[in-house]
Amino acid sequence: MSARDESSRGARGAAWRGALAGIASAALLFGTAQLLSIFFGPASTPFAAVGSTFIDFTPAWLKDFAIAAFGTNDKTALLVAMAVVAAAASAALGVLALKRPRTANVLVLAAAVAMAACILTRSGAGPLDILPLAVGTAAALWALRMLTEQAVEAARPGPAARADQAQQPGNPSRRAFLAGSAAVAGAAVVLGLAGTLLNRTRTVVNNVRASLRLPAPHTTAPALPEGVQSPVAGVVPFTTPNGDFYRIDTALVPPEVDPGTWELRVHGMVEQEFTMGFDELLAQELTEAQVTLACVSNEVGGNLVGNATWLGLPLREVLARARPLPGADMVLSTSVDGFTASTPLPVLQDGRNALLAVGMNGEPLPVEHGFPVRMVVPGLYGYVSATKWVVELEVTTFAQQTAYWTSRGWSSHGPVKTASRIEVPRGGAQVPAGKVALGGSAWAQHRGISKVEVQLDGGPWLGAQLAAEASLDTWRQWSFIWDGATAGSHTARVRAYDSAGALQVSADAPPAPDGATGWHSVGFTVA
Ligand SMILES: Nc1nc2c(c(=O)[nH]1)N[C@H]1C(S)=C(S)[C@@H](COP(=O)(O)O)O[C@H]1N2
Ligand SMILES: [Mo]
Repeated sequence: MSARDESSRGARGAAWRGALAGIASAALLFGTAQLLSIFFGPASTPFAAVGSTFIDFTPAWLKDFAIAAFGTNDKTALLVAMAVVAAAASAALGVLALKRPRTANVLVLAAAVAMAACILTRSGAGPLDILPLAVGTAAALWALRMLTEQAVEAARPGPAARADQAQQPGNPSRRAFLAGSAAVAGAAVVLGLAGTLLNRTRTVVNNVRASLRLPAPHTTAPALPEGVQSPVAGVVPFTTPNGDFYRIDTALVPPEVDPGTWELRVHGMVEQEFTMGFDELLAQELTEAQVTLACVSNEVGGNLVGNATWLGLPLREVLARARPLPGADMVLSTSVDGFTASTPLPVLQDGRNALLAVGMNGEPLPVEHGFPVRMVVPGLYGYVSATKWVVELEVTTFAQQTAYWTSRGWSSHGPVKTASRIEVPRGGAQVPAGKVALGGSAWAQHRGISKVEVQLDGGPWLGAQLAAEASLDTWRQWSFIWDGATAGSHTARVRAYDSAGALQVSADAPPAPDGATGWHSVGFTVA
């Protein structure tokens, strides 16, 4: 082997070791910070803070794309993308550190400063929140130095005899490098996992929530009638369990709002501005109601929709106390994390169960669904009505103000469009020969569903069996038994009518700017 081959092979060997050293050290930074962050606020995990900052600066089209492509997994997709970018950057830093350790250290510090800026600019973050990052950075600098020294040692080309020895797999300096890297990476994983688990369970807000008892409703929701659930197995439960309820929001880490300090500020074009605390809210006469909530980003046949029993104070009562001034036509609600929604004022005053909700299916709101207080308005998509972690209501006009999504190209008014979907059979399913059971849900909140029809293989539209109606504000399930199914592949389509007899729009349209339209169809095979 020539001397040149030898040295380039040595350099190549060193490069992968440098990359490994870089990745392991960066992992140690994030793992250490993740664990320490349990002692600080939710903004103190550097990874989450960087992700949240990224979301704040993401252009609207990219957000729309993320929700369309990943749905409720959009946050996971972001975290995976960030992890890939972080791994690539730290690998490059590790390679650089082999030859220019000082430059690499300066770059690590620069990255730490950038991450600190992300942390400090989160809402509710204080200067102490950068401590986990600071300790993690110190650990990473130490690990990078140790591992790159080991990597250089392991790749050191020596006199011929030593070089031969160095190429052997059992070489002690190589083993030392691998052991060091494995130890650092292993420690990072253990710290990171422990921190993630503890962050989930040990937060103050989770404990407060667990011990909170909500008052009994003054007005209870009518008992669900017999037969609201479609008899077809596999149709979603009529009431969506909290753990299965879709989640859509711009918060990478859900804000932690202590009900003890929560306040709702009601102001703007009103005769009487006021603020209300959580105890005061609970002391009012609360209403319980079943309402189906839907996201405007839901595709035809999609699952960004759920139905729950909500408990809360009717917003018309909040507004009656404030007494809106003539000319006002909108309520701008603001979340503690800055998200805003613009809701038409008349909708909040017309007697429907528009709630300042504190309870969901018999529990305090889950933190991810807006604890301690959110809005729920029957008949409107979430982006114009369902503000979670709500802290402010401003009575204003559509002419004066826009909200989070309406200033990013989405329609200013967001009434829910009539929709229906086939849940059984699933697209691509193989069903046994004989009678084929079809079933699903349809919704037209605050108008109600009067009819659902099914079409098989492009044939005539046939009436489906409607399940019982719980209220105009909830979805309605349906079923259809197909008797004449032959073996082979088939297509089923569904469409619904609202209570006024208006047929669901047939033309296919994407979610932006005011909700998807089109009739859902699935293909399946009969054995
Ligand atoms: N604070 C806050 N509230 C929010 C949002 C948000 O991004 N931030 N998203 C809205 C949207 S677009 C929808 S569809 C609903 C979803 O509510 P859920 O996550 O409880 O299902 O919340 C609404 N409230
Ligand atoms: Mo949404």
